[in-house]
Amino acid sequence: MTLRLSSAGESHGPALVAILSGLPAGLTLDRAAIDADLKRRQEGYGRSPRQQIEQDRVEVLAGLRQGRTLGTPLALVVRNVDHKNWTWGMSPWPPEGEPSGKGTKPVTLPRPGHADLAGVLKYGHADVRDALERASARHTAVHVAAGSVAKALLASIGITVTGSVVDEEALRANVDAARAERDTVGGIVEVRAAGVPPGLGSYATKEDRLDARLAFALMGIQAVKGVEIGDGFALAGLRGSEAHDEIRTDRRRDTNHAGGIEAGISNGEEIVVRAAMKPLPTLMKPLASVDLQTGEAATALVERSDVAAVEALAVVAEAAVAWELAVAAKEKFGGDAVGDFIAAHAAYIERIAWA
Ligand code: EPS
Repeated sequence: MTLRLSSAGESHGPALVAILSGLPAGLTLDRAAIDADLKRRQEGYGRSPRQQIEQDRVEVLAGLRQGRTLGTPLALVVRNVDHKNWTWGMSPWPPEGEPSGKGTKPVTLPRPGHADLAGVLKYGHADVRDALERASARHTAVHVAAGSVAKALLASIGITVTGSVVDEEALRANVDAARAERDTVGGIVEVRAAGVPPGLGSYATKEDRLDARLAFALMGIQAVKGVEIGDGFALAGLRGSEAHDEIRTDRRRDTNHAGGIEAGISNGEEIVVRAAMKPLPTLMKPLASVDLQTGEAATALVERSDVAAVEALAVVAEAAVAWELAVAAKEKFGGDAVGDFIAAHAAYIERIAWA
């Protein structure tokens, strides 16, 4: 069965939810490990006061019994603690009683760079909040929980996935400078996956290509505007003799310009991908916009905002890459029980005599 993930949830709604199907039975999940990833996502430098409100924790509603997967859909929930301040404004049903709390007045000042303008035009909303709530990166929390599950599956065959900020020191200096000027910044993150055998993904069709799938997964994360695999854009400026990774007699490489993927297939070297994040669009000194109610020139919505969420992106990108690699590994090795998955991987490693 193909590994599949779907999610739902608004930033200030009651909860974020994800359903993961196609997981093999018998996989042991560690609640503390999932919650630790959720905490990592919340901790980055430059995060907003919202992170003091939220204490993200995973709840499991289905698919798990006594810490082991059942081979049935796994239903994950991360609650929005802040919803208590939005019970009227974000009530799923027509709210009862007098308006109170946040989100009671329509937002009509779209922020350049956010979903606000295109979202209301596309869906016919009168209130920008109807678009921004789902477009918010808040829902990456439940994708991090799903990524944690994927990492548990990958660990069973010796694959580890790690995300980090490229140049953490420069980021921190940027954040400090931007905060002082009440501005926001972006940055670059890198994800590395070790222990990936040759043979995940395929050149057979473009949908099968592992690099295409990783790029899709990373571009699907809020605020990501660029993705590169291995040396990516820099390869365009090199000679072929410099750009390609020579093959030794043991079939390994001394260099890894390709980022562990050739022709859409993992080649057994470390997978290395990067994602570039634009600066966050909610600004304390807002840019020019239009009041959608009056049609008059105005400045964009001002709300509390993070200065940066680049460290959070490192965790979210790690989760996205882990999920895609788990999908590709499940596709290659199959297995209704996790033991079948592990045995198929071992048999394959033996066939290709991969050390
Ligand atoms: C976000 C705006 C901020 C962020 C939020 C994403 O939320 P609020 O509008 O409540 O201040 O804190 O991210 C999270 C809550 C999170 O957990 O990552 C946005 O507009 O995308």
